[in-house]
Amino acid sequence: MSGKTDSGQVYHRECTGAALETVKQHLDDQDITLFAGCFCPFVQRVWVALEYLQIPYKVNEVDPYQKPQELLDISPKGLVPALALNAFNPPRALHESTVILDFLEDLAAKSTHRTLFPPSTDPYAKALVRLQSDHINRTLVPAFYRYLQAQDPEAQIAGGKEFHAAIQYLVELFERAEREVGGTGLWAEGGDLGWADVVVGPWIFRATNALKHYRGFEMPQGKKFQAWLARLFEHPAFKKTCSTKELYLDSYERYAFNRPNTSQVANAINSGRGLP
Ligand SMILES: N[C@@H](CCC(=O)N[C@@H](CS)C(=O)NCC(=O)O)C(=O)O
Repeated sequence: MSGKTDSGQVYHRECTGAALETVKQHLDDQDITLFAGCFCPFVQRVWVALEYLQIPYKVNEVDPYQKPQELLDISPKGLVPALALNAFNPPRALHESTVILDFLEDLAAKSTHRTLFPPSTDPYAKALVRLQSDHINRTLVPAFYRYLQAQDPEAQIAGGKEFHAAIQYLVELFERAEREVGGTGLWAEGGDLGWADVVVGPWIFRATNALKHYRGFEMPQGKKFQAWLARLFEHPAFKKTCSTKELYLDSYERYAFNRPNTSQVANAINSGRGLP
């Protein structure tokens, strides 16, 4: 974990800390099984949503780089997250974090009556949240990997600027929502966890451990930004899905040194393609 030289650390295969405790509480069979990888931010999105929406689930921690057959059966590229929907015969399944999030929202609307969106009576407020998540998916997430994988100093400086700008633009979108519709998600004081918080939270969290450790990245220091960060990281649904810092530092070392064949995401970034 030195940060200066590649110590050959391997990624973890099992959660640690609070996330491990949550796994232990979700080992019984349920209608939904979450195929998870402990370090994966796309998995964490789905996991936080399951917790917040109070949908019963079982966790199956798999190694997405070894791709057990049971994962390939339900996720064509062997990527986590994937959901097995066990109540159906023949069984059904879903993959792709954003598609799964939509599915869980719709499921909760019919079952637990919880939602990550503003009330559906306000289509404009919901559209503003969609603008936030569109920016996160198309700009902020790829910028995170470009920055972490950048090797030469100039590329690292450029990567840092790009990632910082992506965060700043998200803040502008949060501020706009606060001005126009009284706020969305946790950005406004007194707000509750929202869709965009869930969609971006895992990378914001990894920016405070992996990006800080390997690239010296510092989050914006503004009071309002720091208050949002604290609300996000302390939110029970988020906190419960976080492992300990070492897990992220160990698991992201291969990205930080851009080791060959680190992952499909890393390969896509290196070749300038869209993320898988
Ligand atoms: N677009 C996918 C991306 C999921 C993804 O890239 N997951 C990584 C772990 S963080 C994975 O399964 N990697 C396996 C591989 O690279 O072969 C989603 O949003 O669910």
